[in-house]
Amino acid sequence: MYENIKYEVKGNLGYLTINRPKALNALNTEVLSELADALKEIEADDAVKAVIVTGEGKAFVAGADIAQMSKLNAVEGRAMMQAGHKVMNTIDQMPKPFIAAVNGFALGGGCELAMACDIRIASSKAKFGQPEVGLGIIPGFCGTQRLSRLVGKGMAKYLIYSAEMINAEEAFRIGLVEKVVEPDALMEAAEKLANTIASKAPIAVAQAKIAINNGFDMDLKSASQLEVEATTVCFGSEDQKEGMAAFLEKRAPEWKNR
Ligand code: CO8
Repeated sequence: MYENIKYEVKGNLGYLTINRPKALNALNTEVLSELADALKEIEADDAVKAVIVTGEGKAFVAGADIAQMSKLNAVEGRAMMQAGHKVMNTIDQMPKPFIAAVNGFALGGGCELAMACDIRIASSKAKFGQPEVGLGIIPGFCGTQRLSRLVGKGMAKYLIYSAEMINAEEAFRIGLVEKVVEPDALMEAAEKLANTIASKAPIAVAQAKIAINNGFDMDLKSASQLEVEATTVCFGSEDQKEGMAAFLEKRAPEWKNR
């Protein structure tokens, strides 16, 4: 069904793989459109409790497609940017956890895709960077905003102005990734985390994502009120009753997702 990505469901997990290894999985308009379609599938499928995003071959994603972008005028570039923003924001706003399993180059739009995910696990061989200024543009899939929110303004400026490529250890040190593992252990580590999250109450994980992501840009007073609303949603759910009853009865919970 898809030509430039792969989307599979195994158990409770969705696997979204960018699949243009000959172009190091560069994001062109076709990839972005297929990603938008796959995200609709993911959103509609209650069986999918967590999603792992990765790249086929030696790259995660080496950026937006430079060959395609080189031919775009301002109007066309803006349209491609908006398609990219739509994908990144859908991941960011969908109340399901997305884990980026960063297997190799995560540059430009690739770093932006990883940053749109909730959690990033990197192979020790992964490389990160925002090389756009060397091409005469700036990060255009929300990297100027997400990078500064993740690593702070100064480090975001350092990386974006210099276009320096950093390794996985440095990405971990600055808070751009949450964990670094040996290349062979990457998918196992991502699956272990995804399965752990999938074993928790889906409604609680969803409300945690909403509270963290939407609260992050609010003042503390409004954000704490958002947390109250999100926790109230949990208290109104069957799964809150189930989770607490299971604890008291010393048994595993059976989530109903409502
Ligand atoms: N776009 C298109 N093709 C690419 C890209 C890319 N981003 N990256 C790699 N490729 C292609 C190469 O052209 C090459 O193709 P071919 O075999 O036909 O020559 C193939 O992939 C393999 O690449 P290399 O031979 O270069 O592989 P190396 O291992 O020697 O180098 C690198 C790997 C260092 C990753 C190198 O490929 C590289 O520097 N790639 C470009 C990285 C980059 O600058 N990325 C940022 C792009 S800009 C961006 O992402 C902006 C996002 C927001 C834009 C919004 C506007 C619409």
